[in-house]
Amino acid sequence: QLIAAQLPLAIKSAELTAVYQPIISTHGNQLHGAELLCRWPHPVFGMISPDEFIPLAEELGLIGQLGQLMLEQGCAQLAQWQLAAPDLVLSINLSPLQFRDPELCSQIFACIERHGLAPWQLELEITEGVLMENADEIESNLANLIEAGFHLAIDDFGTGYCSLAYLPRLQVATLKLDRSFTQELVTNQATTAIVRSVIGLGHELGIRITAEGVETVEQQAWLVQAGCDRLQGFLFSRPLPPEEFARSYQLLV
Ligand code: G
Ligand code: G
Ligand code: MN
Ligand code: NA
Repeated sequence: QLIAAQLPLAIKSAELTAVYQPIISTHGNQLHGAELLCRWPHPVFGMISPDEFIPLAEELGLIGQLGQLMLEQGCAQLAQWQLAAPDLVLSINLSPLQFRDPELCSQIFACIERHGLAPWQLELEITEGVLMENADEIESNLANLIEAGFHLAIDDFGTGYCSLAYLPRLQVATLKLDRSFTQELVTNQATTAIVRSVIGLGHELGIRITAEGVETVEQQAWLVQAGCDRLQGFLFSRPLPPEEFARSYQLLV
């Protein structure tokens, strides 16, 4: 496959770039942060989706390098934006495979130090798949990241075959409710009940809830009245190139 052959150079030459989707706080209706999402603007095939090249990078053993590239771009960007918005939080997706690397935590820490950032400014998004593997490197990476002060978010919450047993043991800052739930809100009673319960569960444990995939004002209104802490989705904005993000949210100083 052609793109498989081109991926190593695309990563090395930083042809892959980051776009940013806003995350809005319902407490004051203001910008809380941004989720960094990777893009590959390919000269021939056009924009290639991460759904295609992330699995490929994982297969080819390139996900560590890709993750490092995105981390570097994201931290450089946040260092600039924090001048205008000191409380802005950057969410970064980590692949389960990155947790196999015993250097993961020290690499992330070195990166924030290089850019003069504090650990709480990064929210690291992991999927429940990470928590289901029982590997020592994974456990110690998770423990080290929390110990260092990074915030952990469980991405696509509610879609995995995972028990909730990890919640009392692992200090999770945020649950990101998968967009399949958001999409059935208001119209499906069972989904509505589940979302209400997840918000209650999270809050009892001191965890914030972000709803993903918010596309309508009805969903927004429902989530706000249910006490959901943060909203993300096309209703607010698609993922934006950094210049557009900065313009939209007045982050230029
Ligand atoms: O941006 P989009 O919604 O098309 O992303 C599709 C999937 O790719 C999502 O599951 C998202 O978490 C994942 N993804 C996007 N950017 C990154 C990245 O930088 N690293 C990893 N590991 N996954 C990413
Ligand atoms: O798995 P993860 O949550 O990281 O996936 C993020 C992906 O979700 C991004 O690729 C982004 O483009 C997509 N996304 C973000 N907001 C919306 C939305 O409101 N509707 C839909 N359908 N997708 C969204
Ligand atoms: Mn995510
Ligand atoms: Na998600």
